[in-house]
Amino acid sequence: MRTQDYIDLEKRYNAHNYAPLDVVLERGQGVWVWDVEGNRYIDFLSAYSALNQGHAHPRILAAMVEQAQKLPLTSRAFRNSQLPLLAKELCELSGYPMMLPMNSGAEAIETALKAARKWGYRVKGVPEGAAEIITCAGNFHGRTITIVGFSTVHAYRDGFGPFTPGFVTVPFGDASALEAAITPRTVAFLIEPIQGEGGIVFPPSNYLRDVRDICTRHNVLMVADEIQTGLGRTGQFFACDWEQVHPDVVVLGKALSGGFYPVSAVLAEREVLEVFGPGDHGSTFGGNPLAAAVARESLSVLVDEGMIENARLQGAHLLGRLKRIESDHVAEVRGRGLLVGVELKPEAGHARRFCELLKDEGVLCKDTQGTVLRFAPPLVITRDEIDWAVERIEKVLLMPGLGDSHATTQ
Ligand code: IF1
Repeated sequence: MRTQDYIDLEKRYNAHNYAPLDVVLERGQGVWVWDVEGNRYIDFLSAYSALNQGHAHPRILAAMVEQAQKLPLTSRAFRNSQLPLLAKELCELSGYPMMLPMNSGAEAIETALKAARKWGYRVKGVPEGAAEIITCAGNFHGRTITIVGFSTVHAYRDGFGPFTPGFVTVPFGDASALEAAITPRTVAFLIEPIQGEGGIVFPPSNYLRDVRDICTRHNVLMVADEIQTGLGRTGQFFACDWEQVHPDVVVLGKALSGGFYPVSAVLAEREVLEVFGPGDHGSTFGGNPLAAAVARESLSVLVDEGMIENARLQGAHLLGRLKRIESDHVAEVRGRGLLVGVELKPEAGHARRFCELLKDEGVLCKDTQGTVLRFAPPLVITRDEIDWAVERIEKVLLMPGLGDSHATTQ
C-alpha cells in the first residue's frame, strides 16, 4: 500500500475530526520518523510533547515489553506491584506528597477539577453546589464536555452544549483580572504556564508568582496544567519552576509515558487529594501496572539522560538560530527550552501551508491559530540535528510570495 491508499481508507472509515498532513508514518527512532514510502523526517512536534524522550526510547520499550509479558492490567479492585513505586518516584521527583493516576490529559484535568470542587466544599467551606473555578481565555485543557464548556474557541464548543456551570473566564496574563474575579465561592484557578494551543503564548514575567500570591491570599487552589509544558519541555521539570512557583495542584500527561501509552496524573498537596475516598473517583485503566512501569522508566530516562538540561541548551540554540532568520513572513519568534513558536505575519498566508512545505523538506511540525508554527522536537535532539532542521526551516521561511498561494484551513 502507498500513501494515498492509507489516506483513502482513513477518509472512508475514520471520522473526519482531524485534517492531518498527508504523510503516513510507520516507524520512528529518536527524533526521526519514516513514512510508508521510506522517506525520513525530523519530528518537530513530538506528538504535542508526548515524545519528549524521543520515539521508541529503548529503555522505555524494554520496560513496556517486560511488564506487558508479566501483567498489563489488574483494575484498581486489586493492588499491583508497579503503581506504589510510580507514586513514590513521581512524588519524590516533583516535590508533591501525593498523586492520582489517570490515562488521558483531559481525564486528569477533570480529576483536578473534581478534587478542587470537593476541597472547596469540605475544606474551604463553600456552600454545596456553589463552587466557582476560574479559567483563562485562550485555554486548552482537553475535549470533554466540561472542559470545552470553558474553552473560548468556537470550534471546540460548537454543537456540544449544554455545558457544565461553575466556570468563569479571565484574560491570560492579567493578575489583576484574576484577583477581581475571585469571590468567596472561588475554589481554584486553572492555568497553563505557557498556552500551547493558544499559540505558544507566554504570560508577562512574574505573572505566575503574582498568581501564586493571589491564590494563597484568597485561599484559592492554583492548578497548573503542565500536560504540555511539564516533564522538561521548557528546560525545567515544570514550566512553573522558571518562577520558582509551586502550585497546589499540577496535572501531567503526554510525556509521562514517553509516548508509549496514555498515562496522566494529578499531583497535589495532601489536603487536596485526601478529599477522595473509596468509590468517589476512578478509572478502569488508571494506575494499571503497564502504565506505571512505562511511566517509571519514562521519568528515569528523562533524568538519567539529562534531557531537561538538553532542552534548555538546545532550546537556546534553536531560538537563537530561528531569530536570526531574516524572513519577511515572520512577525515574532518566541520560546522557552524546546517549546518554540514562530508567529507569521497575517499577510504570509495560512501557517498550514508552511507546514506542508516543511514536510516536503523533511521537517514535521504543526500550525496553531492559523499564524503560528509550533516547533517542539524531542528533548534528545542534538545541536547538529537542530542545525539540519533550521537549514530547511530557513529555506521555507525565505521562499517568496507564499502569501499568494491558497490558504488551507484545518
Ligand atoms: C487534540 C492542541 C496541543 C494540552 C493541555 C490538556 C490536554 C492537552 C495543555 C489534553 C492536549 C493535545 C490534544 C490534541 C492536540 C493537542 C494540542 F492543539 F489541541 F491544543 F498540544 F496543543 N492540557 N493537547 O495541550 O490532553 O486529553 O489529549 O491527553 O486534542 O487534538 P489529552
